[in-house]
Amino acid sequence: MTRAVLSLGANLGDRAASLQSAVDALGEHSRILAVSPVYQTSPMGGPAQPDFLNAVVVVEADDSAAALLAWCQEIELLAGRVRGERWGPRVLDIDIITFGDLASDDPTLTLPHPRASERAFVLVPWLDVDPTAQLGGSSVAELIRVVGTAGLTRRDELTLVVPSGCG
Ligand code: A4P
Ligand code: MG
Repeated sequence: MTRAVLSLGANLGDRAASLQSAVDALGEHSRILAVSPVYQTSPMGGPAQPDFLNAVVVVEADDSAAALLAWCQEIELLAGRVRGERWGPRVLDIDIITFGDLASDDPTLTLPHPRASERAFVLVPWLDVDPTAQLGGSSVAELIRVVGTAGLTRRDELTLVVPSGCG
């Protein structure tokens, strides 16, 4: 069993429904340990595009990191994602931020996620569900102090539901 931290993002279609569908689907193949609040966030990088909804989910995976990535990509497709421009708008994106202590520079699955430490839309919801979270030798709380929280609005009315039988 490996504890994995996942970042969910959506900025096309019914964003909240896409995030919920991801939580539901993740619960089918892993035990969900925590689901963060939902944040509305300004897009970072890529073309001009709508605001995102972002959240973090912590799961206990019973398979390999590669298998989890394949499942995450399958969930993206089921949600209707069409892969287009890099960093472009998307119905659903699921990134693996950490997979236990695994470190990898394989471009197919880089761990920890190489851009997580500079992304408040990952760090802030992660800290909500794990106040002791660490990334690359720094505390997530300290990384947030460095990057700031501009462009993030917590959307408490959009609470994600953990599927029954999980958590
Ligand atoms: N890949 C490598 N490492 C990982 C990992 N740790 N987790 C590979 C997931 N995938 C990983 O991803 C491209 C390739 O990355 C995959 O084939 C996988 O093997 P993708 O999902 O097809 O394309 P992408 O998401 O456009 O690229 P990328 O590099 O994952 O983009 P990011 O870094 O996810 O950035 N702004 C806000 N506010 N909120 C967002 O959620 N997201 C992005 C996307 C940009 N700006 C954003 C947000
Ligand atoms: Mg991605």
